[in-house]
Amino acid sequence: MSRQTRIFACGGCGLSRGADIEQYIPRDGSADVVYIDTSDANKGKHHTDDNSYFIPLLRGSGSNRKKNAGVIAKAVKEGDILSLFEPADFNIIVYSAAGGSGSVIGPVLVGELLKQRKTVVSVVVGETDSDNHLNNTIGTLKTLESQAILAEKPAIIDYHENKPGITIQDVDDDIREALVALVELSSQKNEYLDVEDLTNFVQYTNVIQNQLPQLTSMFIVDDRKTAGSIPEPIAIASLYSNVNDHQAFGNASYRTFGVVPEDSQTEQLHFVLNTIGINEILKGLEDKEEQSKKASASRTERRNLISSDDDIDDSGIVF
Ligand SMILES: Nc1nc2c(ncn2[C@@H]2O[C@H](COP(=O)(O)OP(=O)(O)OP(=O)(O)O)[C@@H](O)[C@H]2O)c(=O)[nH]1
Ligand SMILES: [Mg+2]
Repeated sequence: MSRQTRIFACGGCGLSRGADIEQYIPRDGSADVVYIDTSDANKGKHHTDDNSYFIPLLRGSGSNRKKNAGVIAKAVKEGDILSLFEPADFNIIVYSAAGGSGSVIGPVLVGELLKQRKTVVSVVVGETDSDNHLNNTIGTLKTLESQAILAEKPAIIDYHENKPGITIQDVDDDIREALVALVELSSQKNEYLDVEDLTNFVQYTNVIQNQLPQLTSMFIVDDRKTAGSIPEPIAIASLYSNVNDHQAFGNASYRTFGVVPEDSQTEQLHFVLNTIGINEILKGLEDKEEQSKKASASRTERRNLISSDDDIDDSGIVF
């Protein structure tokens, strides 16, 4: 029997976020975390020879998505990563969209799992503090859309952003909560919710007609009111502590729910999928891009210190 849940933690951000949730996942082997990067620079005590894979001969991508893209794609598609770390019934991939490694390893893994018709959800962290991070984040989201189109399956992301007004600690807390919630959703210990229900939720184009396989956003919230305010839901999965709490909300085309085991702390959890959430994310990123272009265009160009009147020798020394 395959494992219920596997978290593939990719790149430096993935390595730290994956290690962070090790203590919150069940100890019975039903869920685990595996680590993939292009460098062992972020290796810590949770990263062992058994659970980690560092793509040979690489030394990080230096935030340049192009640098190792070809080698990474080959390693994921043709190498032994997916035989060393076989996909589970439910796969979660966590990575930053803003660096140069996880932002390629993650989407290529997503594409490969979608192609193999596996159930997969990404937890992604964007960043807009510099042109490079911003361009990488936009490129990573476009790559995910491209994977969805290639595999003809929706690519689901739970998107977080490091941005002004929220501390990294708060972003990390949100990511931890999301990962823990997804592990609970996929535990196969929730009454009324079986593997097929979850597969159809994540691969919603299996059961919903006329819905294009696109990049899709997932919202994870713990109350029905907030869940009900998410616009244009396509598919909704809910968890309750009591079956009588289940009440339909929103006009989703697919809905499934489960009841958590007695020892769970969860009262309610809702996982809502829509595609217009992606427009919001993109709009935020494009606004930021526009601001950055304006700032760069209005920067004063300094006159060169050296002129033709200066006495300069062959070594570039000016007298
Ligand atoms: N919230 C959060 N953001 C992180 C964390 N680690 C890195 N980041 C952000 O992720 C981006 C860099 O991505 P990394 O994951 O470090 O890059 P990488 O995938 O290792 O790629 P390279 O280092 O370029 O090879 C930056 O925007 C960081 O601010 C983390 O633990 N939490
Ligand atoms: Mg790195």
